[in-house]
Amino acid sequence: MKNVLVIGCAGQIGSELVLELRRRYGVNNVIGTDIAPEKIKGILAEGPTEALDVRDRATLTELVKKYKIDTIYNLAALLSAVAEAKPQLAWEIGLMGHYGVLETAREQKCAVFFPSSIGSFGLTTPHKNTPQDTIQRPNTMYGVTKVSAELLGDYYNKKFGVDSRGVRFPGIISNVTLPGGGTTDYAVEIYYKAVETGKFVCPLKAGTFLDMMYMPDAIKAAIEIMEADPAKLKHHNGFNISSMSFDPEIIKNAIQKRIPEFEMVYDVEPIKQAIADSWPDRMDDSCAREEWGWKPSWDLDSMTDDMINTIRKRMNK
Ligand code: AKB
Repeated sequence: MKNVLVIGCAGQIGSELVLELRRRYGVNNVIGTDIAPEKIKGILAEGPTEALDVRDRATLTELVKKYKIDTIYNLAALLSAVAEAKPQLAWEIGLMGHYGVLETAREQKCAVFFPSSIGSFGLTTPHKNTPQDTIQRPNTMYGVTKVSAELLGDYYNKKFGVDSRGVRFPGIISNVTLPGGGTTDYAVEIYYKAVETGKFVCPLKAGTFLDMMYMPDAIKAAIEIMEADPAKLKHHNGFNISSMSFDPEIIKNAIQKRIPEFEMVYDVEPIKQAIADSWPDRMDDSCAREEWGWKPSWDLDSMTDDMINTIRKRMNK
């Protein structure tokens, strides 16, 4: 990667990925773009930035030529719960937008990173130790766009030689930019509420196990997969990556070890619960480990210490 363009740079992952890419490849070699350029602020705005709607292929191609881009990270998407409320828009952005990215990549000879998700699986997928290659019959629009984009990436790789790669992200927990409209967002909100008010209303039932990951590991995965030796890759798009799996009770207990007065009650949101019930409890990520050396660095305890300390400092609590 020499010149990188990130689509969706003001979002939860983009806002941290751009900074790490700039640390590694140089500030001026990483172009942050977003559909809402007014959200590109602070340290993110210290390097090159542009307004870009992923559906606007003409502007994307213009920017790729202008900055001599060789790698595109396409992070534009509506998260799972919002996508159920706006399925047509989710399709336009999540799948048609990505089709445009792959077409631009084919013409301009760029590599492409695509963030798939645990959402690409469905009720008929084996939920425990979900294999790399298995049944993917998602019943959400988010999942339909994710599995379609994985397949499209594989197709463009085989048919046109586009170097399209990607991972299936678990729920991502971070303390810089809040996620918006995901099913796993509760695992971020719980930390903010624990520090702010000491109380949290959980939208998912006890016993709902999901894969989760701390942001530094997610960023590491997004960069390492693109830097991996192509000769060693048997898969390209949609690598399972896993680091921890927990249910609401387990994360509550981890917080109570540090904040004993923390209280949690349940008020289950049926749409989110149905989505979570269709997703794996824990993925088997042995292909990512074998093919490109994936290894997470954070677990629930180290992440909980870091989340609470960081949020406390920021809130002066
Ligand atoms: C969501 O909950 O929609 C996302 C995801 C797991 O892809 N965080």
